[in-house]
Amino acid sequence: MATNRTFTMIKPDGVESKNIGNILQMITDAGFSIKAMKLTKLSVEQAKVFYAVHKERPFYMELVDYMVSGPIVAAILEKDNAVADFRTLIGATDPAEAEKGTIRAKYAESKAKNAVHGSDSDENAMIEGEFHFSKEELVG
Ligand code: RTP
Ligand code: MG
Repeated sequence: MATNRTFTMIKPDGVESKNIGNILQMITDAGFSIKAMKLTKLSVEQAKVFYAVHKERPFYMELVDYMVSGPIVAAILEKDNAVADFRTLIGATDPAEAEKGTIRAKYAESKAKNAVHGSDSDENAMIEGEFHFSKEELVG
């Protein structure tokens, strides 16, 4: 995957609150194009692997339980400077600290249930994209 791509998930709370459409609209309005996308549900094993970087943190099992609590939307997005620009678009992890107008400020419930994921580096964007999508599922 090229470095002008990032990986996102609309998390279970974002799906549950019926904000898939609103969030995708914000993403495409910000200039990202969707290169792959699916509605899916993570297994406990997948959620544990996906967030393995946090396995020593006190919130790890709460995070895993939450990520498997309902369907998610996974997508690969493309734009210049995708990783950094997407992190700006989603805002801080805690919606109370997120800039006004960001996805988390508008649609997140709490620091734990914060509506969206965005990769934090080009390397992780590639790993996370390949974790969820085969080559055949990528457009272009
Ligand atoms: P993400 O990886 O999902 O894009 O979020 P992030 O970089 O903004 O935040 P990160 O530190 O990577 O944390 C991953 C996810 O764990 C949950 N979390 N809960 N209860 C808590 O104190 C707490 N802290 C983090 C959130 O769902 C966060 O997005
Ligand atoms: Mg993170």
